[in-house]
Amino acid sequence: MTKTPQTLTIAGSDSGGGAGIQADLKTFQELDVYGTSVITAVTAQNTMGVSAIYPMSAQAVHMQLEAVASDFELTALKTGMLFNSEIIKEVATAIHKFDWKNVVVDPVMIAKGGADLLQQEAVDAVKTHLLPLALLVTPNIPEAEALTGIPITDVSSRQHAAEKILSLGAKSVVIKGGHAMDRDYAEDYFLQADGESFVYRAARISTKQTHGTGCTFAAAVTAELAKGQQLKDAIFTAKQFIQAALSEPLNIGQGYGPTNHAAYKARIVEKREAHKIEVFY
Ligand code: PXL
Repeated sequence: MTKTPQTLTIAGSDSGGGAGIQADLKTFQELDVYGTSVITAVTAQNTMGVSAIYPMSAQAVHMQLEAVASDFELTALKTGMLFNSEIIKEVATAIHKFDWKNVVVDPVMIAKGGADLLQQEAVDAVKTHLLPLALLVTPNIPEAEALTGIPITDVSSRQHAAEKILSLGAKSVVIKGGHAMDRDYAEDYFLQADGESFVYRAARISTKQTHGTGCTFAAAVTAELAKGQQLKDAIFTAKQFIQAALSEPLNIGQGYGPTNHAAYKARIVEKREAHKIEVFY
């Protein structure tokens, strides 16, 4: 019997269950991979906001990494909220030491309500220590701007920012378009080191229930990579996954509600039509 693919998320805990570790593990489960987790910080939060952040010590992160590495065969992993440069260095050291492949870096920086999930001093550590290890980096527009210093206002500045992220050592990048001004579409721009690029376009969904969208998307890419899918196919499936999760909201909580992690699989089980994602070259 073939073994279930095993994967890892290195991220923060969201007590509200919609983002962070919780979103990642739910997404892994929905996509039929086994999820392990290394917790970098515990946040006290709900759909209305973050009320406190308790970072783990670098030692606590180190011990979790060692425990996971010594027992599981990881075929992909993702990083989310890393909070400070000490934790980033631990994570980078482990990725090197255990020769982990298929590393998806979601450069989480700021929560919806404005809480800092990455300290300002740590942006440089992400650039120097983590991006060179990434198969894929998944910034939203503000994160891509923070990593590159390039204001993204149009197609050409988006391309320029993507090129700059690759120049920092990442093998590929997808700049997510959810924060763009386009009212009809959400367009994600993918660029990889050999110069190949794609635009993934889906209808924009008008909803306030977007908490954890970025985590969920990156976790879905990671799950598909863990199963051995090609990167571009993994991103396509992740786009389908998040499109389903946003379009069938759960109406939970009083603020920015979580996405619906179960919607993608329910569509498959009920044999409903997939969401339309267009790919432009
Ligand atoms: O969606 C970004 C994110 C990542 N990780 C944790 C979070 C959030 C957003 O609130 O709380 C733990």
